[in-house]
Amino acid sequence: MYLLNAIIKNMAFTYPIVDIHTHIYPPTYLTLLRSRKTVPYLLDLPNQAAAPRLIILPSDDDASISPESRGRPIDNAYSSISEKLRFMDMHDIHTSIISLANPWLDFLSPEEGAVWARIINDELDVICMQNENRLYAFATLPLSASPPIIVDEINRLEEIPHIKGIILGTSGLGSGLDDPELNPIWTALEGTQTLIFLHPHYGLPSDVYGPRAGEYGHVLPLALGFPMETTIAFTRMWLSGVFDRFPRLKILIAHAGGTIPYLTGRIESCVQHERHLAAHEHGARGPKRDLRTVLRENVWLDAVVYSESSVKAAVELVGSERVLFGTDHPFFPPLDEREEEWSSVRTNVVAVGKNGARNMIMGWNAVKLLDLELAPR
Ligand code: 5CU
Repeated sequence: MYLLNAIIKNMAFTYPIVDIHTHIYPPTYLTLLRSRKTVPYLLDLPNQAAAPRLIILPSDDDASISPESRGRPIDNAYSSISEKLRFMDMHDIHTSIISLANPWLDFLSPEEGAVWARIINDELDVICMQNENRLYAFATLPLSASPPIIVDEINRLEEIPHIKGIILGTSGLGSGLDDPELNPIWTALEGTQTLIFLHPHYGLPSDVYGPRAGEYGHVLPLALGFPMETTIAFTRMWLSGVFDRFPRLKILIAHAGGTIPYLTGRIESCVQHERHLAAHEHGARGPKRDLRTVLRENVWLDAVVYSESSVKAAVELVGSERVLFGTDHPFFPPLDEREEEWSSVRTNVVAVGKNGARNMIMGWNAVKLLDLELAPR
């Protein structure tokens, strides 16, 4: 019924394309990064025509690397709304849910975090208001602040019209998402039915990648570290009983859930063989709701995974009504600047297109989940 209403409300479309995973560094955030000298910070190059470099990982902050090669270039696409709209038009995307890119506000002092969360969230709302029904946003929480301040911001977001959820890194208040100190925050997120967009940033400790890892740039942290980080964060939430205590939490997991679709069986098997956790053992301390139930009742996955078989695994795990298209713009741009269409986007579109539920994954699932109104085209 709900989906039918959404379809009628948005009759102008045979099917909409909604981008659930698309980032922005609003201009004020870049000013903040530019004012800093420790990671994360923005490094302007002597050649002012060249894009500044974002020193985002501790390994980027290395004076032996020339400034032009340090970190990653942050061109106009990271902050310009007209570039975002141009990208959307180029790829037939009707509506995007923009979110601040990592590392969000995690590095700020508690006082700064509280102030900057309001600034950024209000700025996102204004940006969306100026592009009514084309842009919505996921807000950012001041995670370095105390839980009551974070809860205040969650409650304040209720009054901000274009906010459709929050983006959340894996470190929570600094010690992971199984931290009992997060209980008031889960209570507020569940109570307000705020969607959590779980997204990686920290990767794995750099020594995991071995002695020559630096030669491979960001490949190992991004391709392998990010998905494992996400998998570990979500698994810790489930193992610690977050979904037992907060059974109505709603969580969208980036990059098709990291490695969760591939590892679910192994996680379940390991829990069954861990006596103090196994649900059938008397007095067991493990999760009460089984993993597959949580995955089908609390979890949505994006389809930013660049592979047909991975989209298929995501759909098999959570159901086709719980998988949502995304682009990860402005990450993974074409290497040839003259190319207008992004091959990273095309790869994801093709992977979704091979799925029977194409129209749902490309847009209708997001319309339903976030109660979106779409701009007439
Ligand atoms: O792949 C991605 O999502 C990203 C991201 O969000 N942030 C980043 O720094 N690199 C890749």
